[in-house]
Amino acid sequence: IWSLMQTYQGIDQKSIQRSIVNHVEYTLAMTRFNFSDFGCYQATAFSLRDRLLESWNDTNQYFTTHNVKRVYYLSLEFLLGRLMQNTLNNINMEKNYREALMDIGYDLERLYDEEVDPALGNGGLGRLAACFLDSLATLEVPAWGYGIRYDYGIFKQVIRDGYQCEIPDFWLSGGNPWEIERPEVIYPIRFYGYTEKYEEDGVERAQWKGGEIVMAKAYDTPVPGYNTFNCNNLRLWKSLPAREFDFQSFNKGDYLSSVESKQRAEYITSVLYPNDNSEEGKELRLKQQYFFCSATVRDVIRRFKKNNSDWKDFPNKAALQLNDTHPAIAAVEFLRILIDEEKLDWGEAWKILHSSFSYTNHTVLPEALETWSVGLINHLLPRHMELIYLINHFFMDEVAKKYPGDYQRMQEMSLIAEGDDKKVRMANLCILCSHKVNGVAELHTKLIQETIFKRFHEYFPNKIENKTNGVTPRRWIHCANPKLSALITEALDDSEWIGELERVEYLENFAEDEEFIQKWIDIKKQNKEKLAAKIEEVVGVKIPINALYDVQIKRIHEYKRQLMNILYVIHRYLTIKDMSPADREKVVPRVVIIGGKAAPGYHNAKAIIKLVNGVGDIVNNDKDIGDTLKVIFYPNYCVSAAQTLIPASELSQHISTAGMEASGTSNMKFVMNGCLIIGTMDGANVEISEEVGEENMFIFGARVEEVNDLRNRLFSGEHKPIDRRLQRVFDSILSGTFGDVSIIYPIIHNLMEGKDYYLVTEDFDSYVKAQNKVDDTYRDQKKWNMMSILGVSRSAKFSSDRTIEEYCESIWKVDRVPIPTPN
Ligand code: 26Q
Repeated sequence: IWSLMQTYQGIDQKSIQRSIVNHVEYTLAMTRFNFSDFGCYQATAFSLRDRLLESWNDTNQYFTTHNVKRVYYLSLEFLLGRLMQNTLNNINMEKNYREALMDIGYDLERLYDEEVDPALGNGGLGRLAACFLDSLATLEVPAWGYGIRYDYGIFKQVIRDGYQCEIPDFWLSGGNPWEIERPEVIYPIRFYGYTEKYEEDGVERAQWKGGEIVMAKAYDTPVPGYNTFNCNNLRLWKSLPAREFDFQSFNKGDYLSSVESKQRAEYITSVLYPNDNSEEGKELRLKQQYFFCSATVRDVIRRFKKNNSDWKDFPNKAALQLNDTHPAIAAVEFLRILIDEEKLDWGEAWKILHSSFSYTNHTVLPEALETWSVGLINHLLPRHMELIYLINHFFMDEVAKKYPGDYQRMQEMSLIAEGDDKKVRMANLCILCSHKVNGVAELHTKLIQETIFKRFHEYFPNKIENKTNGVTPRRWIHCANPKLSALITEALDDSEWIGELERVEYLENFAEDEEFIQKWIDIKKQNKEKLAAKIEEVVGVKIPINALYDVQIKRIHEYKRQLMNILYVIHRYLTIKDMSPADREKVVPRVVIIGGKAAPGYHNAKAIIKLVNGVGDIVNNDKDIGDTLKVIFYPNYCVSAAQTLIPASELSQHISTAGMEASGTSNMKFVMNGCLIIGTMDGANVEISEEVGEENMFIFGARVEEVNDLRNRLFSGEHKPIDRRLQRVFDSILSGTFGDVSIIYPIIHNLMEGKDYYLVTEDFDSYVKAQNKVDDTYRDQKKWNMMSILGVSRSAKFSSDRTIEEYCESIWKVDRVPIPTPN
């Protein structure tokens, strides 16, 4: 049989074409003489999947025979973005495929646009997981991602009459050529039921019984590394009914209710919760969490048992990383299996759990810290609730011993928040179950150590540490900005920087090189032209190319202060309108672009979207100001939109209230693409300023140490009067200049009253000053571009390769395992 198999796909033009045409005919059942761009995209994707499966199989076989330690990254979100371009580049086949397709009359770049953007995530946390997968594979670390195969990803945003509308994103409608369904990898998952106590060899034991069973089926997506034969895996679970039909109700003649129970099972993995940085305590969400955690833990254990027989070895073979508290229940499920099914004693089980799990915190916002009501957990997962109480009982005993009589401290550290509706604090649970906990930027880590996790930091002084986020230069420079990538390769005289970003440091030598600067400017201009064409197509507004492109793209949230941005834009508009035509000539023209989704139930965020659109309508049609200012709300911001927007940006805004943005990751992508930052001293901006130099950024606003005082002063009415420019902006909004007042009124009214939690009025003046400095600097194009080049040359720290190396070294204790290249 082996001799019948053609072992590896050829890389020559004919082999590539043969493979594509075969898929057209036999996989898609289309005719080889006539297939659409979409058909060609699908066939090309299938042909790439064939190649990935070869290295996927070799990789996993090698890992299994060598019984290596693996990393498991558990996340409710993976915001992958399109896969074709990234795959081709990672396996170094873009050129071959481009030429092979060209030869049969297809343009590869056009095919890229045929791919739907898989969007199984909300924002930063989900996109970070995707960058980590790319770096793990590139660094040849044996690692699997585990998550949910949602039928509906984050909603598609359309703007109607200035309002956000949410359209369901059924991303699978055209099929998904990247995944492999695994009907044989399937686990039963229990919900509800009861626990039964029994005695065995003099030991009291428990067993979870009854309730209902739902099946979890695996779907795998290969994750190729850059410039390596290693290929990792992303395994996503889909829910299915345990039996095709519920035969009991079927026999009773209740056909409809039997179908209903089938649908209830499928419902679990149907939709991604569209909340970002805010919790939603719905039973279905907890079901999703447990469903995927249980299937994952079972799968990990099964893989461990294939090669190992001693449980004590588990921590040397598996490291499980919890991406925020969302998969926290995995820890309890693991404990349950060790104790109730594997019959380990508590001490052993706890030690194994604690040495293999670790947890990343992504937020200090109180509204985003997960808690689940004890009643709900008890109903859905009765045995897990008992175990959580046991964990807490042992822990509280220890705390009481160390701090006798300190009830306040015990209450703070307890897994249970007491009250009328008792809640389980998932972060406390994660900290306790993990050997390491990490924040995502230096400032954020310091804040969790000193505020929300202060007591835990005192108790476990070596547990909480920093791992500053990073992003993959493969997607965010090489794929998103191919022209810039080519220029860097030309300047460095080789392309190794794509896998070793430290090498871009050498660009510093070109920061004042006129010829190089001119090329740099040309590339930005071409990217701006591409974006302008896209904006004309989707928004219907023509934007000038010579203007400064000023971009803020991220989820809409009050702490991110898109409101402050648009208030400044109004101020800028009113100022230009006051000018004489001669003075207007001297204004640096700007195109302000704002994009992002609001959680469907987040009214203030939606009001801000409406205001931005209202301002755009007026400003973009005002003949007086002409091309000096344009305001664009870019609809349906997503990964593929980011890949067009970021390379075309010259200034990007990262202006959160200090202390509230854990890290931010788009700030890193912008720097890597030669964009300057206007921002506050928050999240990773602080470290970016350390690397690129504060003189190469536009930093403004209150520092984190000042925030509490300033806020207290505002709320006590002790604040200074509203800035007169800002008052004028408020007046113009409230007089209806930018459309309907009623939606935005309460927000503006609060600001005027000093109810300004996010310090918009407080930071406005220093924001205006920073913006003036932006204009002055942009007038000096040589200086601007020097700052831009220096930014790129000093961005190496923010590669997710560096981040992943740090996780491997101090949290996971795993080694690189390059698999031998086939000949
Ligand atoms: C929780 C419970 C129920 C439903 C939804 C949620 C939920 C979902 C998503 C809570 C939070 C999130 C997402 C958080 C997030 O994206 N945080 C961001 O993480 C990035 C990566 O570390 C950071 O760069 C950002 O600063 C941080 O905001």
